[in-house]
Amino acid sequence: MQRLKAVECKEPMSIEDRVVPRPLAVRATEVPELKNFVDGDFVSGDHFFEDLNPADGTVIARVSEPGPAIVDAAINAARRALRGEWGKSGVRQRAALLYKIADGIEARFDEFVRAESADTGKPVALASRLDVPRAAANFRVFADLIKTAPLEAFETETPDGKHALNYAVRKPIGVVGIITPWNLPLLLLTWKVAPALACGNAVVVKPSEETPASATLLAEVMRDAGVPNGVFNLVHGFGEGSTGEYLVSHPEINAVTFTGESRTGAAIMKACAEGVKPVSFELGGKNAAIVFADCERDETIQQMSDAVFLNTGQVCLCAERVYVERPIFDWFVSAMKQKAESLHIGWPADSATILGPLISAGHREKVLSYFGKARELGANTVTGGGVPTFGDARDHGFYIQPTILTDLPESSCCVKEEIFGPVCHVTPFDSEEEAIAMANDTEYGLASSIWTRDLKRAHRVARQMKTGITWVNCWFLRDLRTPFGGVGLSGIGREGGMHSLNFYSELNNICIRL
Ligand code: NAD
Ligand code: 6OD
Repeated sequence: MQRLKAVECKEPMSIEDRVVPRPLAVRATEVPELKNFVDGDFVSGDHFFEDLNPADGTVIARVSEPGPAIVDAAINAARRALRGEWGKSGVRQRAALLYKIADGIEARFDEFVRAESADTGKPVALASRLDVPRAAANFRVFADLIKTAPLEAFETETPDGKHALNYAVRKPIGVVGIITPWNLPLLLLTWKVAPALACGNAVVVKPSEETPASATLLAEVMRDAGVPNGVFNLVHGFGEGSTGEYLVSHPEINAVTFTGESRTGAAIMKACAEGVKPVSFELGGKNAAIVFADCERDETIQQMSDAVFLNTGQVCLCAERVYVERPIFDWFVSAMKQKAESLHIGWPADSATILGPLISAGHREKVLSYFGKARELGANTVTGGGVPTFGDARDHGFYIQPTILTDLPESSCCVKEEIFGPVCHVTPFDSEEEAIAMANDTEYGLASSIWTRDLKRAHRVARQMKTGITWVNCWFLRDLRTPFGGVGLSGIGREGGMHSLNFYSELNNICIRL
């Protein structure tokens, strides 16, 4: 945790502050109950927690927190599935099942969109454009890939004249624990479930406690697509002291793949150390954008608005640090201000809405505390910095204004720590070297973007970025075959394309003397 401490604010939130307060078992209400999915059946235990709609703070579901016995049952079911028919399944059969799952998601497209939007508060338009299509695409891409994945093979000649053929076969890694966050719930869950199933594993997934709905719908799709019992299991609940911690510490889990905060990654890594379990981590970011004076101006503002504000800034890839070449600094700040002020903050179902709420009251407190610290440290709040009022039920939701800050020292906690809200800090630079040095001066290293019309410079600067991905004149433009992941506090390993297949399988090299 030493590396994490180095960038914390003077008054960091303690672990206790970050633990979501758990409502006690709630009384039966009219809201639907979201159950766990174990061995092909929907099951509940004795404890429940509330699922809130962040747009107006209403309770939209009561969710079963399973407890150890149900989590054990899920893991045992997964193990049995591997010993049974699923363990013998071939690539064609698994690929066919993945296509059926994709079809199943598309057949219930509107239900998925409604569930995702109600859980997160994200605009229906965004869930329809991004989250749900990507979920179906995740299954299709990994079905295509597993069918065409080559075997690694070498013909070997040793100095003393022996000949051999080496080839590596792919086997499932076993029972995979999958833990995901709340910002792009279905997209991020299916990004891991699809390759895990493609490789023949059985999975136990735990979505975020904030967003249990789309994962529950996915369990119905799995059942209806004919996924054998025990291959896909879903357990709800919290992290520390709850389902998440229990799952990752369980001796019968063979590998853990996690997306979430860097601090949570550190805790999970500790839990996995005992059994030397392989981990794949996609963690936080404090991403930089470098805007050169020769950029395509209108296009850059349009796309930088997404890079900062999409999903109310709750995308791990969002640019929270923007470095702008000095001759266009004033223009950039004023154009981004105008853009931010034009973004419609509204009800998720309103087709004009660009910005929904943040995920929770607790998260809004955290983001607002950074706005407060920025002011104390002498920042200029160019726009935003507060909470909008509506005069209706949205005032009980967790909305926040899109915010642009300038004039903070680069060492300030608001420039160093991930805020995960609709906010960026803009700093001028005078030379390419200075911009690169400031962009790389972070313990994170997930994504970066470069905005210029000079192709040579784009190549030169991109290579020097200490990040897992660098976009040039675009942002969050994805090809699912490419490596995705981060350096430093942003993660361990890469997923995407063959990188996913390699994480979710064990390679057995066979050496045959010829
Ligand atoms: P989080 O780490 O608080 O929670 C993520 C998941 O981990 C949840 O399901 C939670 O219940 C579980 N969890 C928490 N503590 C645990 C423990 N001790 N053991 C096991 N499970 C535990 O993250 P969040 O607040 O849900 O999501 C926001 C964070 O995720 C941000 O930091 C963001 O940058 C990051 N993120 C990264 C990527 C990426 O691809 N790199 C993608 C999306 C989000
Ligand atoms: O596009 C992806 O595959 C991916 N993992 C995106 C992560 C976004 C973070 O919030």
